[in-house]
Amino acid sequence: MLLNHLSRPNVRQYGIEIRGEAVVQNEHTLYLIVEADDEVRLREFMKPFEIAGSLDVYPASTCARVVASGGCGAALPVSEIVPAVDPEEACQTAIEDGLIVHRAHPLNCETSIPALIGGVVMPNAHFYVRNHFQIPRLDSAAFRLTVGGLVDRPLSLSLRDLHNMRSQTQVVTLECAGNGRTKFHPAVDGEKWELGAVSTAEWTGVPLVEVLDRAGVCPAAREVLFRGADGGTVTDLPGPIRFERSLQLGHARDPDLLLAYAMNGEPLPIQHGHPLRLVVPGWYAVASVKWLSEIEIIDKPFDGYYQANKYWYEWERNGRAVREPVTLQQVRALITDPMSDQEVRRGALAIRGVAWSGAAPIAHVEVSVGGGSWQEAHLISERKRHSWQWWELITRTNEPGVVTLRARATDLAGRSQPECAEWNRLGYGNNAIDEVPVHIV
Ligand SMILES: Nc1nc2c(c(=O)[nH]1)N[C@H]1C(S)=C(S)[C@@H](COP(=O)(O)O)O[C@H]1N2
Ligand SMILES: [Mo]
Repeated sequence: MLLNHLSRPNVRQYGIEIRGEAVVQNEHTLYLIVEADDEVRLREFMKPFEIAGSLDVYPASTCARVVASGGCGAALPVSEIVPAVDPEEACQTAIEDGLIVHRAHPLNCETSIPALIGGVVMPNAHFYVRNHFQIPRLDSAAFRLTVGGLVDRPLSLSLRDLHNMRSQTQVVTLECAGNGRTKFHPAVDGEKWELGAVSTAEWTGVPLVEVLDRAGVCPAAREVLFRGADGGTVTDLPGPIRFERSLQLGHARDPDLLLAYAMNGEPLPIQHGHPLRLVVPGWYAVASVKWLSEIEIIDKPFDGYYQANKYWYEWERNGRAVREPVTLQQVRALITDPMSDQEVRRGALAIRGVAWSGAAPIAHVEVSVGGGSWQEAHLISERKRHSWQWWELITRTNEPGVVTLRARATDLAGRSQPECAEWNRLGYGNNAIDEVPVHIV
C-alpha cells in the first residue's frame, strides 16, 4: 500500500515532488527528499507513513543553494542593479559542466586542466567564469548599447543594428590576472585560482573601431569607458557601483578589439556576457567587459574601483612601494598532459600543453624532465597572434620514481618565464615556470 502511495502520479496529486528516496539495508526507515511549497500538504501526503510508524520532517536545501546563499539559513542574495540569474542554478550548472567552483556568489569557477586537452578552443560550458557581481539576465530583444560622452552622434544600438554591421571573427585566449594566485607565498587574499582561470574561444562581433567611427569621437577625447550591466556593493565603498573599465583611445581604435555577440559560433552565453561583451586580445581579461551596455568617451583618466583600486601590481622593491597597472598577459606555458601525480610507464613519454603571451606570439617552449637540461618542444600548427599555441615533446624516461616535468615559454618579444614570480599585494600575473610531478612506473 505504501509503495503504491509513492507512485509518481499519486505524489503529484499532493502538489509535491519526490527528489530521492532510500531505505538503508536491513533498517525499517525510509528517507525521502521532497520538494514542497507547503508543509501542510506534505504532512497530509505522509499520513499513511505515520500510521505505520513515526515521522520526522526537516526543512532542507541543496548544497549549491547553501553555498550560494552564503551559509546555513542565510537568504539568497539579490542583485540591486538588474534582474539576475539564480545563484543556485548557475552554480549547479557549473558543477554539472565539470568546472571547479571556487565561489557560488558571485559565481567563480575555473577550467579543470584535463578539460584543456585537445582542440583549438574550449567548449563554452568548460570556459572559466570570473564574476565580481551576480550574473545579470538581459533581454536581447530590449537590449541597447548606448554610445555617449564626447561624440558627435550619440548612438543607441540594438543587437540587430550590431549584427548588420561588418563582423569579424578571431580566436582569442582570455586569462584572469589572478590565475595562479594560490602559487604565491605568503598567501594572497582574493579568489583562490589554481592554473585554470584561462580558456580560449572563437569570438565573433563588430570591431569596436566601427562603432567609435559611427559615433564620431571628439578631439578632446582621451579614454573610452566601458560599463557592464552588473553591479553591487564592494567592501571599501559606501554605495553600489557598476563594473566599469576604460582603455586609452588609441588602444580602443586597435582593429582587433571586438564587441562580441557570439562565442564558438553560439550566441554569447549568459555567464560570459550575454548579449554583448568587449574582447581585448592580449590583455588580462578584466579589460574584456561583459554585459556591455554603455560606452562613454571621456577626457580624463578613468578612476573607477576596478581601474584604480584593483588590478595593479603592487611590489615592494628596496623598501619602496612600486605600482604598475595590470595590462598585457604575461608569457606562460601550461602542461596539460600528463597530469599532476599521474602514473606513467617508463619508456617513451609524450608531454603536451599550451603556451601564450599578450606581448607577442610564442617563439619557443622548452621542457625539462627531472631537473635535466631544457629540450625544445615542437610547436603545433602555425604561430598564433592572440590565442594560445599547442606544443608537444616526445622524450624518454628510463628510471622508475617521481619525476618533475617543467615547461618554460619564450615569446617573440624575448620575454620568458621566471623560476618564481615576484610577489605582489593583490596576487596578479603569476607566470612562474609550471611544474608537474609524475610517477614513472
Ligand atoms: N561586466 C563584467 N565584466 C567582466 C567581469 C565582471 O565581473 N563583470 N570580470 C572580468 C574579469 S576579472 C575576467 S577574468 C573576465 C572573465 O571572463 P569569463 O567569465 O567570460 O571567463 O571577465 C571580465 N569582465
Ligand atoms: Mo579576472
